Amino acid sequence: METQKYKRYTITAALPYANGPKHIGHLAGAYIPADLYVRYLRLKRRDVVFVCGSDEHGTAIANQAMKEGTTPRAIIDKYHELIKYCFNKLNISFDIYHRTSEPIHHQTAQDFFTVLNDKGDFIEKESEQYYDEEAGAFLADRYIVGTCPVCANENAYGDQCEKCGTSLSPEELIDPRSTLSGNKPILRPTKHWYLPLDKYEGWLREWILQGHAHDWKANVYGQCKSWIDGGLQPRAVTRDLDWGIKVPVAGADGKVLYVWFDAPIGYISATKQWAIDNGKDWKLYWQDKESKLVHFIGKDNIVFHCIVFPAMLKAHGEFVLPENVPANEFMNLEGDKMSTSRGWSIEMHEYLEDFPDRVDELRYYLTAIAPETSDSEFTWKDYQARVNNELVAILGNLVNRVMILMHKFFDGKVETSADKLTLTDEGVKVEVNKLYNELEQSFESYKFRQAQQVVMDMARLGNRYLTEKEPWKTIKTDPEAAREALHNCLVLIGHIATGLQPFLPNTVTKILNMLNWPAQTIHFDEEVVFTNGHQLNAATLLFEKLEEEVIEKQIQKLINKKQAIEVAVQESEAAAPVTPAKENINFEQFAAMDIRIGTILTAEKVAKTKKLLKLTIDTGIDQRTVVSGIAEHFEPDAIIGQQVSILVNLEPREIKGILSQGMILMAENAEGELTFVSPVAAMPSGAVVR
Ligand code: B3M
Ligand code: ZN
Repeated sequence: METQKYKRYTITAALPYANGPKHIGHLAGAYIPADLYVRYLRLKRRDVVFVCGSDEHGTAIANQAMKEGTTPRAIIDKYHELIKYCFNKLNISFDIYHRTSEPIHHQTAQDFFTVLNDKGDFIEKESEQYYDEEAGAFLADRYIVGTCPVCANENAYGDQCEKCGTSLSPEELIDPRSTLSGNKPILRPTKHWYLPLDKYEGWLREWILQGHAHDWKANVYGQCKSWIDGGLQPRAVTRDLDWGIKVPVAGADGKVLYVWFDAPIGYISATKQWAIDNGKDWKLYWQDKESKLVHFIGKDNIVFHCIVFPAMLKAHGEFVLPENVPANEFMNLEGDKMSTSRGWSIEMHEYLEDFPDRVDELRYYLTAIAPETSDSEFTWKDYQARVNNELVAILGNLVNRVMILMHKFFDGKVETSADKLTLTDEGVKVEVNKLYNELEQSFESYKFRQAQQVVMDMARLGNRYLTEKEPWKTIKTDPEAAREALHNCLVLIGHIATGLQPFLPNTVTKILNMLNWPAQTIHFDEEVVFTNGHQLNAATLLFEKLEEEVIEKQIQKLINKKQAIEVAVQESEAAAPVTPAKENINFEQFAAMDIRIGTILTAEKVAKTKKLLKLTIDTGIDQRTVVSGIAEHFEPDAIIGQQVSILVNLEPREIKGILSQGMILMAENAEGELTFVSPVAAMPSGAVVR
């Protein structure tokens, strides 16, 4: 067990971009684990502040504003509210959910920049950067897309490829295009401030590679090691953009702080605001050596939290460093990567709309399958199985049976000759103590899946004990034995409620109501006490079984959503590229063309070619040979008898040794699909088209 080394705890969860709704993969990756840890610390009566907020800068926001045809301000206001609402409903117990658009944050970030700038910690450097001439703007980060040099994804961003996770800079993209105009950008010189990460390499090696080899998770440590071993480069901390925090230097007009410079400082400014609101001293939480700083994030944010932000904190000099960064891997969904833009996701608000009364079920399942050591997978069937076989059958069943029997046999009244009710069964006592130790160890080492299973093991223990003692039988032969068995179960349920509180807060409230127990008595390392004469409240069901059709409906909903997005994308793509109109011609030029309706009489492939068909056409004037490049689109036999439009006075041409006399007119769409231009009603061969 951790000896209490720290006086206080500063716990952060990644600031989500307020550029859209967030899905349950985000929830499982950062917010639920952070909440579990914080609730555990509070149960241990530790001094803890839990901060988060919306990340409201960067090109992710500006891009979304363009997509929705509105302003960045409107975007952040809309999504900040939505995200905050969802976190609240899901019982993520932040002490503050702040925003990086707040003036206190702008000030804090600018001050931080100024401290580093005044100390000479930055390099100022002019370099050539991509510029969109039509939009009149430099193309930072997500304003530029292109092909990923690592995985060939054609839509990699200028700062990161979301497909393979590689962190990129715009120059590394193959075939870069501007997201503002779609144009190919040009290079233009511009000046920026760089944090020389290379100078921190020695220190990072010592701090992470030597200092945290054993307490950081293998996935986190491994990513850091490969970054450091790969050689660190100076990183620009400013951008040419109009949305963001102004660079606080004279003559830096049009320049803002890079979003990944200001966002982690958002943890600090959120703490400041919380301190103001609650009469606390923010500095203690960030600058006192006895404060433990822990960042909860998903794996795509590791480099910023383990390398870049610590280097910033180190450069500043007055801050503590993260003691741990227990980043999670990704959670997939029904066999595919979760993605809001592709429609393959369960957004937090969607879940809440469909299951407003099943918040704990989601928390339970996301913890049970948390991607702690490798990517994991959400499936609705598995969710259903976990709810029905674990929450309903193990936990709900124990509590329900004990409550019902207590009411049936003893009118819900705890009557004991001792001055207080404790566990009287030695075996159960030993087992509960053992499980408590395991529970704390799991929490201290960020193994929340395991921690939750330990609490469920307490419930399993209760069910076993109850089955063994059979109070429903002994009530007739030895009522005091029945009473003792149920009393032991009640105390055990008290312990379970305590251990369960971080995971299933709503359920614990229900249990405490049934026990008629005020919530504030719940803490770790405290006895569960019922006094003589304590009256229990009526039994209520903790969980409801999930039926098959509910699950089927969700699976269908997911498929429908993805298809709807695919159709929308196809339609917008099909609508976009219309071939531009040609220059005008006069009537004589048009009338010079002799176009007739003809009928295909024979069709065969031209040997040794892929594309060519040799056709005989009845033109009404004659029967002639035409070579046409349509072999990849039509089977020869299928087009015999087909009426077509044919340009009959095109100069004859020899193609693959065959004299082609004329040209068949075809219509072609953006995907290159072909169809004949045929009369709607049958026409005699030779009919004139004009
Ligand atoms: N907003 C990226 C993300 O949402 C970024 C995290 C900032 S944490 C300081 O994944
Ligand atoms: Zn890639």
